[in-house]
Amino acid sequence: MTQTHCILIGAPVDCGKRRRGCLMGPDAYRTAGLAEAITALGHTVEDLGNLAPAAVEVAPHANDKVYALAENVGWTQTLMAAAQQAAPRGLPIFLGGDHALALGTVAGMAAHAQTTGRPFFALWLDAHSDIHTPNTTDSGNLHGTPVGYVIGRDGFEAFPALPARVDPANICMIGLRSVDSAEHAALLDINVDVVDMRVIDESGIRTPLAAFLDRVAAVDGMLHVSLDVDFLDPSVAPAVGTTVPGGATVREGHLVMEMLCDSGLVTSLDLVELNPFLDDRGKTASLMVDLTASLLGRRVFDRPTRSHA
Ligand code: 4U7
Ligand code: MN
Ligand code: MN
Ligand code: MN
Repeated sequence: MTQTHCILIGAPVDCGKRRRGCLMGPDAYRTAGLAEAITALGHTVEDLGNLAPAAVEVAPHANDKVYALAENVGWTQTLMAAAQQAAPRGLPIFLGGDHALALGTVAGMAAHAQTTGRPFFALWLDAHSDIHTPNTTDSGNLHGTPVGYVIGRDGFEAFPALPARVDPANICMIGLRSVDSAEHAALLDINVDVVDMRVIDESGIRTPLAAFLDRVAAVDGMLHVSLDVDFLDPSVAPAVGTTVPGGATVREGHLVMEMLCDSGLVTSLDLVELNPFLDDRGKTASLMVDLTASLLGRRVFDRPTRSHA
Protein backbone atom coordinates (compact mmCIF):
# COMPACT_ATOMS: atom_id res chain seq x y z
CA MET A 1 0.00 0.00 0.00
CA THR A 2 1.05 3.60 -0.43
CA GLN A 3 3.24 5.10 2.27
CA THR A 4 1.13 6.41 5.12
CA HIS A 5 1.99 8.79 7.94
CA CYS A 6 0.62 7.10 11.09
CA ILE A 7 -0.07 9.30 14.10
CA LEU A 8 -0.23 7.33 17.34
CA ILE A 9 -2.41 9.04 19.94
CA GLY A 10 -2.38 7.50 23.41
CA ALA A 11 -5.83 7.67 25.01
CA PRO A 12 -5.58 5.93 28.40
CA VAL A 13 -9.32 6.24 29.00
CA ASP A 14 -10.35 4.06 31.96
CA CYS A 15 -13.62 5.73 33.01
CA GLY A 16 -15.98 4.05 30.55
CA LYS A 17 -16.57 1.17 32.96
CA ARG A 18 -15.74 0.22 36.54
CA ARG A 19 -13.11 -2.48 36.06
CA ARG A 20 -9.73 -0.79 35.85
CA GLY A 21 -6.73 -1.49 33.66
CA CYS A 22 -7.35 -0.04 30.19
CA LEU A 23 -5.22 2.95 31.17
CA MET A 24 -2.22 0.67 30.56
CA GLY A 25 -3.32 -0.06 27.00
CA PRO A 26 -1.29 2.57 25.10
CA ASP A 27 1.96 1.48 26.72
CA ALA A 28 1.17 -2.19 26.10
CA TYR A 29 0.85 -1.44 22.37
CA ARG A 30 4.17 0.40 22.47
CA THR A 31 5.77 -2.49 24.36
CA ALA A 32 4.36 -4.97 21.83
CA GLY A 33 6.16 -3.04 19.08
CA LEU A 34 3.39 -1.19 17.28
CA ALA A 35 5.58 1.62 15.94
CA GLU A 36 8.28 -0.82 14.82
CA ALA A 37 5.72 -3.00 13.02
CA ILE A 38 4.40 0.01 11.14
CA THR A 39 7.81 1.37 10.12
CA ALA A 40 8.83 -2.14 8.96
CA LEU A 41 6.03 -1.86 6.40
CA GLY A 42 7.58 1.32 4.96
CA HIS A 43 5.29 3.82 6.65
CA THR A 44 6.24 6.71 8.91
CA VAL A 45 5.18 6.95 12.56
CA GLU A 46 4.75 9.87 14.91
CA ASP A 47 3.81 9.13 18.54
CA LEU A 48 2.05 12.01 20.28
CA GLY A 49 2.33 10.28 23.67
CA ASN A 50 -0.61 10.00 26.02
CA LEU A 51 -3.32 12.66 26.25
CA ALA A 52 -5.22 13.64 29.40
CA PRO A 53 -8.89 14.57 29.75
CA ALA A 54 -10.01 18.20 29.88
CA ALA A 55 -11.15 19.19 33.39
CA VAL A 56 -14.90 19.77 33.28
CA GLU A 57 -17.75 20.01 35.75
CA VAL A 58 -21.16 18.57 34.96
CA ALA A 59 -24.48 18.33 36.75
CA PRO A 60 -25.37 14.82 37.95
CA HIS A 61 -27.26 12.79 35.33
CA ALA A 62 -30.92 11.87 35.85
CA ASN A 63 -29.89 8.21 35.63
CA ASP A 64 -27.84 7.90 38.81
CA LYS A 65 -26.21 4.67 37.58
CA VAL A 66 -24.13 6.66 35.09
CA TYR A 67 -20.47 6.27 36.08
CA ALA A 68 -17.79 8.99 35.90
CA LEU A 69 -19.79 11.38 33.71
CA ALA A 70 -17.45 14.38 34.06
CA GLU A 71 -14.32 12.41 33.20
CA ASN A 72 -16.01 10.92 30.14
CA VAL A 73 -17.13 14.36 28.99
CA GLY A 74 -13.58 15.65 29.50
CA TRP A 75 -12.08 12.85 27.40
CA THR A 76 -14.67 13.45 24.70
CA GLN A 77 -13.66 17.11 24.45
CA THR A 78 -9.97 16.26 24.36
CA LEU A 79 -10.23 13.48 21.80
CA MET A 80 -12.67 15.29 19.54
CA ALA A 81 -10.11 18.09 19.24
CA ALA A 82 -7.15 15.70 18.88
CA ALA A 83 -8.86 13.83 16.04
CA GLN A 84 -9.59 17.02 14.13
CA GLN A 85 -6.02 18.24 14.58
CA ALA A 86 -4.38 14.98 13.50
CA ALA A 87 -6.66 13.96 10.63
CA PRO A 88 -5.38 16.48 8.04
CA ARG A 89 -1.79 15.32 8.63
CA GLY A 90 -2.05 11.52 8.41
CA LEU A 91 -3.78 8.42 9.70
CA PRO A 92 -4.68 8.81 13.37
CA ILE A 93 -4.44 5.59 15.37
CA PHE A 94 -6.03 6.01 18.80
CA LEU A 95 -4.45 3.71 21.36
CA GLY A 96 -7.03 2.93 24.04
CA GLY A 97 -8.17 3.00 26.56
CA ASP A 98 -11.71 1.71 26.80
CA HIS A 99 -14.37 2.25 24.15
CA ALA A 100 -15.64 5.46 25.76
CA LEU A 101 -12.78 7.07 23.85
CA ALA A 102 -14.82 6.62 20.65
CA LEU A 103 -17.31 9.24 21.83
CA GLY A 104 -14.56 11.73 21.02
CA THR A 105 -12.63 10.05 18.21
CA VAL A 106 -15.63 9.24 16.04
CA ALA A 107 -17.29 12.61 16.64
CA GLY A 108 -13.99 14.34 15.81
CA MET A 109 -13.35 12.31 12.66
CA ALA A 110 -16.92 12.93 11.48
CA ALA A 111 -16.36 16.65 12.02
CA HIS A 112 -13.16 16.44 9.99
CA ALA A 113 -14.90 14.56 7.17
CA GLN A 114 -17.50 17.29 7.00
CA THR A 115 -14.77 19.88 6.32
CA THR A 116 -13.50 17.78 3.40
CA GLY A 117 -16.97 17.25 1.93
CA ARG A 118 -16.51 13.46 1.90
CA PRO A 119 -19.22 11.28 3.48
CA PHE A 120 -18.23 9.65 6.76
CA PHE A 121 -18.58 5.93 7.54
CA ALA A 122 -17.73 3.84 10.61
CA LEU A 123 -16.97 0.14 10.92
CA TRP A 124 -17.66 -1.18 14.43
CA LEU A 125 -15.81 -4.43 15.11
CA ASP A 126 -17.23 -5.53 18.45
CA ALA A 127 -19.19 -8.17 20.37
CA HIS A 128 -21.47 -5.34 21.48
CA SER A 129 -23.46 -2.67 19.64
CA ASP A 130 -22.50 0.19 22.04
CA ILE A 131 -25.64 2.10 21.07
CA HIS A 132 -26.92 2.82 24.59
CA THR A 133 -27.46 6.35 25.87
CA PRO A 134 -26.90 7.59 29.43
CA ASN A 135 -30.68 7.19 29.79
CA THR A 136 -30.93 3.57 28.60
CA THR A 137 -27.77 2.03 30.09
CA ASP A 138 -28.38 -0.46 32.91
CA SER A 139 -24.72 -0.83 33.83
CA GLY A 140 -24.08 2.92 33.77
CA ASN A 141 -20.87 2.19 31.86
CA LEU A 142 -20.42 4.76 29.12
CA HIS A 143 -18.13 2.53 27.01
CA GLY A 144 -21.47 1.06 25.90
CA THR A 145 -22.69 4.39 24.45
CA PRO A 146 -20.38 5.81 21.74
CA VAL A 147 -22.56 4.80 18.79
CA GLY A 148 -25.60 6.28 20.55
CA TYR A 149 -23.75 9.57 20.91
CA VAL A 150 -22.38 9.95 17.40
CA ILE A 151 -25.73 9.23 15.72
CA GLY A 152 -27.33 11.93 17.85
CA ARG A 153 -29.54 10.01 20.30
CA ASP A 154 -31.01 11.89 23.29
CA GLY A 155 -29.39 11.76 26.71
CA PHE A 156 -25.97 13.22 25.92
CA GLU A 157 -26.79 16.79 26.96
CA ALA A 158 -23.69 16.93 29.20
CA PHE A 159 -21.44 16.13 26.23
CA PRO A 160 -20.17 18.52 23.54
CA ALA A 161 -22.68 19.29 20.79
CA LEU A 162 -21.92 17.16 17.72
CA PRO A 163 -20.26 19.17 14.94
CA ALA A 164 -21.43 16.46 12.49
CA ARG A 165 -23.99 13.77 13.26
CA VAL A 166 -23.12 10.33 11.83
CA ASP A 167 -25.79 8.80 9.58
CA PRO A 168 -26.70 5.41 11.11
CA ALA A 169 -26.97 4.03 7.56
CA ASN A 170 -23.21 4.68 7.25
CA ILE A 171 -22.36 2.45 10.22
CA CYS A 172 -21.63 -1.26 9.89
CA MET A 173 -21.32 -3.41 13.02
CA ILE A 174 -19.56 -6.74 12.64
CA GLY A 175 -19.17 -9.44 15.29
CA LEU A 176 -22.19 -8.76 17.49
CA ARG A 177 -23.18 -11.41 20.01
CA SER A 178 -24.25 -9.41 23.08
CA VAL A 179 -27.00 -6.86 22.53
CA ASP A 180 -29.12 -5.52 25.42
CA SER A 181 -32.88 -5.23 24.91
CA ALA A 182 -32.85 -1.41 24.81
CA GLU A 183 -30.08 -1.61 22.20
CA HIS A 184 -32.03 -4.18 20.22
CA ALA A 185 -35.01 -1.84 20.12
CA ALA A 186 -32.80 1.04 18.95
CA LEU A 187 -31.21 -1.09 16.22
CA LEU A 188 -34.64 -2.14 14.93
CA ASP A 189 -35.69 1.49 14.88
CA ILE A 190 -32.74 2.81 12.87
CA ASN A 191 -30.93 1.65 9.79
CA VAL A 192 -27.53 0.36 11.02
CA ASP A 193 -25.94 -2.47 9.02
CA VAL A 194 -25.77 -5.31 11.59
CA VAL A 195 -23.57 -8.32 10.89
CA ASP A 196 -23.95 -10.53 13.93
CA MET A 197 -22.01 -13.74 14.53
CA ARG A 198 -24.78 -15.84 12.99
CA VAL A 199 -24.44 -13.96 9.71
CA ILE A 200 -20.69 -14.57 9.84
CA ASP A 201 -21.28 -18.28 10.49
CA GLU A 202 -23.69 -18.54 7.59
CA SER A 203 -22.13 -16.31 4.93
CA GLY A 204 -18.54 -15.87 6.05
CA ILE A 205 -17.16 -12.51 7.11
CA ARG A 206 -15.99 -11.55 3.62
CA THR A 207 -19.35 -11.09 1.88
CA PRO A 208 -20.98 -8.59 4.24
CA LEU A 209 -17.74 -6.63 4.65
CA ALA A 210 -17.21 -6.44 0.88
CA ALA A 211 -20.76 -5.14 0.46
CA PHE A 212 -20.16 -2.41 3.03
CA LEU A 213 -16.81 -1.41 1.53
CA ASP A 214 -18.43 -1.16 -1.89
CA ARG A 215 -20.93 1.30 -0.43
CA VAL A 216 -18.12 3.40 1.06
CA ALA A 217 -16.07 3.30 -2.15
CA ALA A 218 -19.05 4.24 -4.33
CA VAL A 219 -19.21 7.69 -2.69
CA ASP A 220 -15.47 8.07 -1.91
CA GLY A 221 -16.24 7.99 1.82
CA MET A 222 -13.85 8.38 4.73
CA LEU A 223 -13.85 5.25 6.90
CA HIS A 224 -13.20 5.13 10.63
CA VAL A 225 -12.53 1.65 12.06
CA SER A 226 -13.22 1.02 15.74
CA LEU A 227 -11.68 -2.30 16.80
CA ASP A 228 -12.81 -3.55 20.22
CA VAL A 229 -10.66 -6.40 21.57
CA ASP A 230 -13.85 -8.32 22.40
CA PHE A 231 -14.63 -8.59 18.66
CA LEU A 232 -12.15 -11.47 18.86
CA ASP A 233 -12.83 -14.72 20.64
CA PRO A 234 -11.63 -14.59 24.28
CA SER A 235 -9.55 -17.74 23.73
CA VAL A 236 -7.25 -15.75 21.45
CA ALA A 237 -7.79 -12.30 23.01
CA PRO A 238 -8.26 -12.71 26.77
CA ALA A 239 -7.17 -9.19 27.81
CA VAL A 240 -10.59 -7.60 27.98
CA GLY A 241 -13.10 -7.04 30.78
CA THR A 242 -16.20 -7.88 28.77
CA THR A 243 -15.44 -11.31 27.31
CA VAL A 244 -18.18 -12.96 25.28
CA PRO A 245 -17.58 -16.48 23.90
CA GLY A 246 -18.09 -17.20 20.22
CA GLY A 247 -16.12 -14.33 18.74
CA ALA A 248 -14.06 -13.84 15.60
CA THR A 249 -11.08 -16.09 14.97
CA VAL A 250 -7.54 -14.84 14.40
CA ARG A 251 -7.91 -15.41 10.66
CA GLU A 252 -11.29 -13.69 10.48
CA GLY A 253 -9.66 -10.71 12.17
CA HIS A 254 -6.79 -10.68 9.71
CA LEU A 255 -9.06 -11.10 6.68
CA VAL A 256 -11.07 -8.06 7.76
CA MET A 257 -7.86 -6.04 8.11
CA GLU A 258 -6.45 -7.28 4.78
CA MET A 259 -9.67 -6.38 2.96
CA LEU A 260 -9.67 -2.97 4.64
CA CYS A 261 -6.09 -2.45 3.47
CA ASP A 262 -6.94 -3.44 -0.11
CA SER A 263 -9.89 -1.04 -0.08
CA GLY A 264 -7.65 1.95 0.61
CA LEU A 265 -10.57 3.58 2.39
CA VAL A 266 -9.51 3.62 6.05
CA THR A 267 -8.72 7.11 7.34
CA SER A 268 -8.61 6.49 11.14
CA LEU A 269 -8.47 3.63 13.62
CA ASP A 270 -9.33 3.00 17.29
CA LEU A 271 -7.69 0.14 19.17
CA VAL A 272 -9.89 -0.18 22.25
CA GLU A 273 -10.68 -2.13 25.40
CA LEU A 274 -7.28 -3.79 25.83
CA ASN A 275 -6.79 -4.41 29.55
CA PRO A 276 -3.14 -5.49 29.89
CA PHE A 277 -3.76 -6.48 33.52
CA LEU A 278 -5.85 -9.39 32.19
CA ASP A 279 -3.49 -10.46 29.41
CA ASP A 280 -1.67 -13.74 29.03
CA ARG A 281 2.02 -12.92 28.44
CA GLY A 282 1.09 -10.05 26.11
CA LYS A 283 -0.67 -12.25 23.57
CA THR A 284 -3.66 -9.94 23.14
CA ALA A 285 -1.54 -6.81 22.75
CA SER A 286 0.62 -8.65 20.19
CA LEU A 287 -2.44 -9.84 18.26
CA MET A 288 -3.80 -6.29 18.12
CA VAL A 289 -0.43 -5.10 16.78
CA ASP A 290 -0.44 -7.87 14.16
CA LEU A 291 -3.98 -6.95 13.09
CA THR A 292 -2.93 -3.31 12.73
CA ALA A 293 0.02 -4.47 10.61
CA SER A 294 -2.36 -6.37 8.32
CA LEU A 295 -4.45 -3.22 7.98
CA LEU A 296 -1.30 -1.36 6.93
CA GLY A 297 -0.17 -3.89 4.35
CA ARG A 298 1.55 -6.85 6.00
CA ARG A 299 0.82 -9.95 3.93
CA VAL A 300 1.27 -13.68 4.32
CA PHE A 301 2.18 -13.89 0.64
CA ASP A 302 2.08 -11.01 -1.81
CA ARG A 303 0.47 -11.76 -5.13
CA PRO A 304 0.71 -9.08 -7.82
CA THR A 305 -3.08 -8.71 -7.91
CA ARG A 306 -5.81 -9.90 -5.62
CA SER A 307 -9.41 -8.93 -6.01
CA HIS A 308 -12.32 -9.18 -3.59
CA ALA A 309 -14.90 -8.36 -6.25
B1 4U7 B 1 -17.88 -2.39 24.92
C1 4U7 B 1 -23.22 -3.75 28.05
F1 4U7 B 1 -24.74 -4.74 29.53
N1 4U7 B 1 -24.10 -3.67 26.91
O1 4U7 B 1 -24.10 -1.59 28.48
C2 4U7 B 1 -23.37 -2.49 28.90
F2 4U7 B 1 -23.67 -6.05 28.20
O2 4U7 B 1 -17.17 -1.15 24.52
C3 4U7 B 1 -21.82 -4.01 27.66
O3 4U7 B 1 -18.37 -2.96 23.65
C4 4U7 B 1 -21.13 -2.83 27.04
O4 4U7 B 1 -16.96 -3.32 25.52
C5 4U7 B 1 -19.78 -3.20 26.43
O5 4U7 B 1 -22.75 -2.42 29.96
C6 4U7 B 1 -19.07 -2.01 25.92
C7 4U7 B 1 -23.63 -4.96 28.90
MN1 MN C 1 -17.38 -4.81 23.21
MN1 MN D 1 -17.13 -1.71 22.35
MN1 MN E 1 -15.54 -4.30 26.42
